[in-house]
Amino acid sequence: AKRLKDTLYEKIMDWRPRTERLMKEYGNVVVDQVTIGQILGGMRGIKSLVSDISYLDPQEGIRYRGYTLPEVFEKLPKAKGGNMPLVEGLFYLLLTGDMPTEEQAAEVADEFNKRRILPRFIYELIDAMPCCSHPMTIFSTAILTLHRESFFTKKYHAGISKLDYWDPTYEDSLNLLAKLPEIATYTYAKLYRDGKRIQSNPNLDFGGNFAHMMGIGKPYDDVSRMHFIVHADHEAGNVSAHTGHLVASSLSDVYLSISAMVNGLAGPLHGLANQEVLRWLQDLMDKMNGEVPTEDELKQFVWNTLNSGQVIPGFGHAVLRKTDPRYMLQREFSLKNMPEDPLFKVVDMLYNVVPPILLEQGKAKNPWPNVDAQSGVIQWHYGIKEYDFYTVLFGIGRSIGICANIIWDRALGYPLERPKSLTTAILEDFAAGK
Ligand code: FCX
Repeated sequence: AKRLKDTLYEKIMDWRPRTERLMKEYGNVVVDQVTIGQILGGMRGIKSLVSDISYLDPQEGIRYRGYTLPEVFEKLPKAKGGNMPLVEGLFYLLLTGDMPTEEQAAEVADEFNKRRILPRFIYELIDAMPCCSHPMTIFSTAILTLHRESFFTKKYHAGISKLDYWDPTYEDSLNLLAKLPEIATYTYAKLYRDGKRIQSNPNLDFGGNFAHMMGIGKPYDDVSRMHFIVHADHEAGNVSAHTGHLVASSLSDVYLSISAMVNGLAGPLHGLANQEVLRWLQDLMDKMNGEVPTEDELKQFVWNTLNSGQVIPGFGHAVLRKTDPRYMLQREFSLKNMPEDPLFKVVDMLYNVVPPILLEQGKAKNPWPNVDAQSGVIQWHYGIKEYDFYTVLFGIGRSIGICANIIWDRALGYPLERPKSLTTAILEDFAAGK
């Protein structure tokens, strides 16, 4: 069977003329305008980035290479002995745009397997991190420390053609992604299990091995596959995706770029929101003495949060204007596998209680739940009670999508990103129509 890298090369050769044609013949076509409100308001909605890996429709949610998440979960090859798709198959889809066969997904699994062993110095680094380091700090530092292993950086200094940048970037991506489960599970063991780590199992897939190294039995292998797939990519403009894309545009290799991406993800208004959801739910359960609250008690708690000037974590979204399909997928899993879980029952009640309140308050452009509203509750149910760790799980998933993006950015020759900044006085001149 044709190898992934050869298929990828063919796809790149087919795609390059499209990008070159747009650049050469249609470079002056106007796509959007920029207002003062957008410049001061976080560039919301400015159409100024490109990615073919995923696209986010505000009304529909994310599509990976044109497939909705339900289609992705239905069509990707499933793991042996599991009900969820292989993460390896997703990486094949994001890179090539084609749904992989079992064999093609298995080839990626072999590639990850060959590259999964961590150098000793990473264990030593994680052991040396000062007490009370946040797991995201450790995760980002471990990834950054692997920069010394980058093929891209070595080849760049040796001198390679710009047309070949994608190749060592592809190798670096596989080498890094294959190591993320080990980095994450050793971080978890070091912080929360007295350093007792479980050896990876070469016969297991990416998601199955993660569950094995976390020491959690079925169906946590399926939980891991689902978690990494739903978090893999969310078009190019969210903080984690944009950071990875931007840093890589300076020809920083994937280790530098994914470490930067993880740092963006560590913000409470982005990836860290999934731990904030659990913190908020635990605070609620403490106030209710561990009892599932009534709907009225829940409404009161939500209003108290809003009136104290905080956001309801896990609700709202900068682009989405509907319930996140990633929330719905996780809700279906919960209804099937953990319907009696008390925290799931509260999350289910919040789905009915929060949107009308956010609409009544009248500020949030999107009152519906996003992926974070459900993700931590499932982790908690399967025994991961340390919610500071949840964003590391998000980071593993997001690394898959950002590596696919960075490989294609280099393949299509996207240059250094350098938008123009203005001063307040210049904006005032625009406002005055000067
Ligand atoms: N609770 C309370 N207020 C909210 C709110 C919420 N859940 N969501 C929005 N608002 C408020 C905003 O705080 C803002 O108020 P302000 O004018 O006083 O600052 C107003 O409504 C308008 O905000 P809006 O434009 O609707 O939403 P933002 O683009 O500001 O984003 C946040 C809202 C960031 C708060 C919300 O999206 C959030 O917390 N997200 C968590 C992180 C996230 O998006 N997770 C999903 C992952 C992501 F999709 C990915 O995969 O990359």
